Amino acid sequence: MASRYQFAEIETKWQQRWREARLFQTPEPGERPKFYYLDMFPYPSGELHMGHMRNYIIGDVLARFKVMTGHAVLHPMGWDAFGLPAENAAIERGIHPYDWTMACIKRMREQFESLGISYDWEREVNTCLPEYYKWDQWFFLKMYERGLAYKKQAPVNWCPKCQTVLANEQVVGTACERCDTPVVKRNLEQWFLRITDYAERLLQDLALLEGWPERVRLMQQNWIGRSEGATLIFEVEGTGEPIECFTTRPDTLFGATFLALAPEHPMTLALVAGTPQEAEVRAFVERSARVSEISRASAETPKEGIFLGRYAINPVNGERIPIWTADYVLMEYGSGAIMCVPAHDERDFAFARKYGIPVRVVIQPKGGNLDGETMTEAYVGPGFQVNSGPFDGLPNDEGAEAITRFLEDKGKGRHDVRYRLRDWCISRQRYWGTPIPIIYCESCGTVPVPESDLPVTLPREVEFRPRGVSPLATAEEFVNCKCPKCGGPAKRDTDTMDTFVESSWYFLRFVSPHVNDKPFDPEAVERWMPVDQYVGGIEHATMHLLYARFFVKVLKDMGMVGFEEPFRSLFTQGMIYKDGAKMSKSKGNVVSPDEINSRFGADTGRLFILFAGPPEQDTEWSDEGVAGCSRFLGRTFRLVADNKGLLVADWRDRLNPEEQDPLVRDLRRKTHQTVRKVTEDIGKRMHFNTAVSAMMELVNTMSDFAAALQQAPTTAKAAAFSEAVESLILLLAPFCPHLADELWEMTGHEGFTYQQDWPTYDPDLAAESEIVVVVQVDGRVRDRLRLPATADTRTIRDRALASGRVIHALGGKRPRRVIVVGKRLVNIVR
Ligand code: ANZ
Ligand code: ZN
Repeated sequence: MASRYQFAEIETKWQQRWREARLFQTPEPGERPKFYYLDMFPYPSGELHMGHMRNYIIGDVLARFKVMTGHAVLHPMGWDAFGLPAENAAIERGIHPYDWTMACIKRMREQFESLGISYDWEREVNTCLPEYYKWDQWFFLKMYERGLAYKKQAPVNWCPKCQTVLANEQVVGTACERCDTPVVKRNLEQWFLRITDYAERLLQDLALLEGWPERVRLMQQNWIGRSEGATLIFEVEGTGEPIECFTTRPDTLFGATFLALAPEHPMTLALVAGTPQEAEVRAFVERSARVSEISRASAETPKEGIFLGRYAINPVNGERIPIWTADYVLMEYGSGAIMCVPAHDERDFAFARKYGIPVRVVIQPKGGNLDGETMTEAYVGPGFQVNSGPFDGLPNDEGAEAITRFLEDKGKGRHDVRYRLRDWCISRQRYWGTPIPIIYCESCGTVPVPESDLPVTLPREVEFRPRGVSPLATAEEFVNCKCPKCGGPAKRDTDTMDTFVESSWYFLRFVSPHVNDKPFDPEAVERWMPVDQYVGGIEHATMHLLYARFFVKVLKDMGMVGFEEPFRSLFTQGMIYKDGAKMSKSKGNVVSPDEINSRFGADTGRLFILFAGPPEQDTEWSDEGVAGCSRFLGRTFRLVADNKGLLVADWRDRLNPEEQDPLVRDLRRKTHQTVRKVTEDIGKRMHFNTAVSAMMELVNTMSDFAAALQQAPTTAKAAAFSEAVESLILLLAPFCPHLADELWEMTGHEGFTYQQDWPTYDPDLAAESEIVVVVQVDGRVRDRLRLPATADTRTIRDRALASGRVIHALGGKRPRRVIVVGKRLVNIVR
């Protein structure tokens, strides 16, 4: 009777046994090398999707592999539990965000368990609980003490109809996602973390991250966006008021034919105050305030501006140039004012042609003949200074230096470095987040909540429907408090923190999740950090990964951790597509992990995800592929179940390295080669798909072998087959742990595969088989060469000619002909 692979029973049985044995509890590292494996923790939406599944299964294979190869592994999971969707669910379904979140967590934890993932649930971290977010608040206060948290006015998206602030995700195009009303910008006082203080370190230390994909490091580098140049000081004609302009091209200073201020620049309105232009300029400023910065700065958007009727003095030659305001100048970058050189900057060129401003060439390419009157686009390449007074003739890079130095001496400029990176705005006008631990007192001003009063607990009963203010502002009992300094009546900050704050340090919490007098235990951090392998989506390449690096650097400066970088290696998995598109509910092409689980079992789902393609690449979902994986596991199950009677427990003692039976030699070679391949594919390359193919090949070889064994059993065959079966089960264990444990038990073993040593291979046994090639010189056998079976004709020929005996037989003559016959014979004719 053929045996059947009853995956549902098997999976439930082993999940329960693992749970009862507390199998995945994190050990103390002790003597063993530690390995901290971290998955990006999910937002508890209530539903695991395929993208999650791929992420977490990749991690589970690695974590299990590391355990079996002798590491003490930390493999935790938790919940990034604050955020907008919980609030929306509350508004739409009338469920409290807390209850909704906790129900989602419960359901997702079950999903994780039904996939057989080896998390240590005793270390679960949930960011929406006060025991966690208390430390967000504590970190905030520490940053505040160090001057790294500060408040300033900053624009938010505002829907005039809903009377509420919208998160960027709630703005569709330029309209409110709920009511389609065009969104406007509104200025609010908000809290910022001074990540820009760390820009240079965040940039420099990218070099330490050898285990990160080049692509991600580049994305961070661009995000930080370091520009080197100079800040030059122009003066307003008449008043002498300075206007600072940041430029990357001080070499082009003689070509500056106008100066442009951002509409929001404080001098824009000041310069026209009381003049006839004032009303027009004011309208312009208001209009551009509504347009997003991205579209204002884009090369495609037509540039708008107004001449302010005033002039500035060029610091290098005293020339008088008009001052404009222009929408393509952003207040948030550099100094919000620029010197404009139409001949050598595309945007300045478009603007100058539109408004009839002169274009003056000051950099000529070698042998060039550019003319400002006739040129049709800016020249942005290198060249030599022209029309630049004493600097004429210099190559422009030297010109840049010389002009900067010249102005430095006159106190009119300085060498300067600017970053695209902005300070991190963490205020959110939302309910479902960490309250900002700040109190406002009429007499004492801004007062931080004393550490001993933490956590500032998020109140449960709050009206979170849009009201035009932060939801917390409606909770009187929360808002009104006593000033910690003077005891007088005071009010709390009613914003909550960006959820990226929680995810900036959760990996530190996992090492000691239950300490309650500090955010983490420094000794545990010392033992486990940094994370050895971090795996997640490429969408976190900049914000999350940069914020986490920033937090750790701040903690380093506070003396709380001893390292600069939290994540030694990073892996970003590709997406899973269905029918050529990203899986999404609206497209109706979602395959849920639950569905695969119930139809084929978790092990099949796991295997398919790993087999579908290289994990860093996008992959297409294939029902065919799933069915194929399911058949493979069925075949594997039957192979073991139907032949278990032939297995011998003491196979190690019965195997003879000198064994001559070619069938036995071939099987052992295949076994050892597969062990080598799977070990290297997982451990060195994360090429799970090729590891799975190798196991499939092994199963094919074993099936043929089993037939031969049944027909003519010998001790040697039984031992070799037993070795193959045991190795296969252990190799399969990280991929399909339920089936592996079932087969492990079925073949008479104790315990779990998770606790076994990873199989090792013997390189000699794994070596390709050899061939013996006979070499004749003029018809007489002169040598027999042992070569790898893979040797090609050319190799065989070269090796034959290199043989000492052949050289001797040739007696110093060059052979006239060399004929290689198959892989057996080489005929050399003198
Ligand atoms: C004069 C100039 C001449 C410039 C030239 C470029 C070419 P990156 O590399 O991105 O740092 N700029 C400076 N601040 C700006 C702001 N707030 N809004 C819009 N543009 C701004 O670019 C720096 C260059 O972008 C600066 O160098 C400045 O234009 C412009 F042939 O100054 B340049
Ligand atoms: Zn006070």
